Amino acid sequence: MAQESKAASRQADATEFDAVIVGAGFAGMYMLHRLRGLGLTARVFEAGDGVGGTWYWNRYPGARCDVESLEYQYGFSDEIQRDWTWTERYAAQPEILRYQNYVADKLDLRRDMQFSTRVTAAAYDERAGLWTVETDRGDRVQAKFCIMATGCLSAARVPDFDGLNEFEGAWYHTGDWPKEGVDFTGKRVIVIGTGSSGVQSIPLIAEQAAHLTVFQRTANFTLPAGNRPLPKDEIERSKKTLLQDRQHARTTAGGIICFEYSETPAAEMTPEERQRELESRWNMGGFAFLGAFADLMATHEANHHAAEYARARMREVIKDPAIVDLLLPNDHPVGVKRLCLDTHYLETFNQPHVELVDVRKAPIEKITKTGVVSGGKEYEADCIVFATGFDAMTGALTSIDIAGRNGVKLSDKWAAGPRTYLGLGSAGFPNLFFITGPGSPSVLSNMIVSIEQHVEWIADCIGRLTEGNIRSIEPKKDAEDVWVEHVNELAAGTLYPQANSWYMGANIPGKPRIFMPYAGGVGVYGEKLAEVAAADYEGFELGA
Ligand code: NA7
Repeated sequence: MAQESKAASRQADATEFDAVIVGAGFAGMYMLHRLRGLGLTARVFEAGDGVGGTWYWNRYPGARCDVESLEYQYGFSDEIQRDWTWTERYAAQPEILRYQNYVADKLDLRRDMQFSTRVTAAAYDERAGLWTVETDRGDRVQAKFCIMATGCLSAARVPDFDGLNEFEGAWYHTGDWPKEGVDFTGKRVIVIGTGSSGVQSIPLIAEQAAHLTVFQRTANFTLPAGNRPLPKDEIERSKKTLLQDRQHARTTAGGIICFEYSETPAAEMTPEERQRELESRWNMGGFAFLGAFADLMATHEANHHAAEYARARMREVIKDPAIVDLLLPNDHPVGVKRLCLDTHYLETFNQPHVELVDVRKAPIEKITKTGVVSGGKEYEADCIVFATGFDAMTGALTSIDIAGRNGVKLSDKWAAGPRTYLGLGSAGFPNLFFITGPGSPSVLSNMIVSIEQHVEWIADCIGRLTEGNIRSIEPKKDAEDVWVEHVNELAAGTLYPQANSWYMGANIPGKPRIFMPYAGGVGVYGEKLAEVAAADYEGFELGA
């Protein structure tokens, strides 16, 4: 046996590591790379049979990132970005997954990853100072550090509809889409849900289906994405400046630089100025629209101007007066539910074979052998697509049986809502780290910028602990309480809590209604992270 493969097989059989990383998406991949850089051993467990995380599972038609591709990429390596060329302004899922595989090849990541393996439990042994991690394949490994790179939108959720197992057709969830794809040609299809996944997939499903019925519970604001092929000069320019741009992005609120937020409140603009600002941002496409006024996400007055403008633009596209009122959102401020970037979504409802059912007026009662019953009427279908979202931000963590000090379960501790310090860890769970956990900017930002911010902070922390021979790190309860309060106060200063959104946990029956991400922006948050580290991990307890 060659030396190399002996080493590989030793590593494959190993049961003790410096760190276990759960998840091989963008976060887990980079975390592994950084830990290797410290000379530490790590094992990544991943439920999918390849890298990718979100982009591995969400293979539904039209799946596309809503952050521009030139910004939605790693920014830690000049070589990685130089040798990769994006093709569109917003990358589609297959291209992002190819990119992740390219990075995995380049950094030779897979040799420390175990695929098709779901972590089921992690328990802290206080005496040994080690985490024992168990999987659905019967693995039982130990590590000093346990790092959750489980993603914010990874616990796909099919609502508990009566009768689903009786349905004789095929059904799918957008977040767990078959690898081989689905051909809807000539089929009668039902899509339930009109968030981003519904808005992206509905136009493409409609192209194939003989008949499409969309069940909508909440009309969403949809804005034109303005997707387009990327011209060569734009790509070349970005290759030259990416690393520098990324440093800048880290100081901004959203971790992106493709647009800036206005510094002027709506009330300080004339009606003409407001109109101009909204129009130019609408035409730009994407989230730029939400930056039209400094107070757009903070006051009803400012938000109302933007919402009215958005409704007027949406109305222009919808031909059937009978469905205009259904498709125009009027029960929440614009932006407080995740905006959906639209490529021919609204136009889809102008087609005669596409039908819209308002679930608020006609709630879904049950699923039968042949379709869905709502408002006393049965809608027959060959296939049902659940675009019903995720148990966001906490679902992937609480579905693992995580037991910290004294056997306390994370899911019990978080029963009334997630409690973290900085979104990085939770009191009572030493050496357990969350990448983009609740209480950090995460989903309100360019995820890759936030992932890099966390991975680098965690790697630096682990490096310092290892060097200093420090046994453990864990948030202090009072620091955590203050942070949770601060996260709540920031949210209360915005309009975010005013909608039933997955940011609030509102899409999951029984989940506490708490605004989970940190709304203070990536830049301010990054300063806080740096201060904490510089002050020898203020707010954390270090175990000797
Ligand atoms: P979302 O945004 O959570 O959307 C889920 C949709 O499904 C939304 O329209 C929900 O209505 C609807 N839904 C959920 N449960 C039900 C039930 N029981 N009955 C009817 N309709 C239901 O998930 P997505 O996958 O689209 O997007 C998630 C994020 O991924 C997205 O924001 C981007 O960041 C990427 P509701 O609005 O709750 O009334």
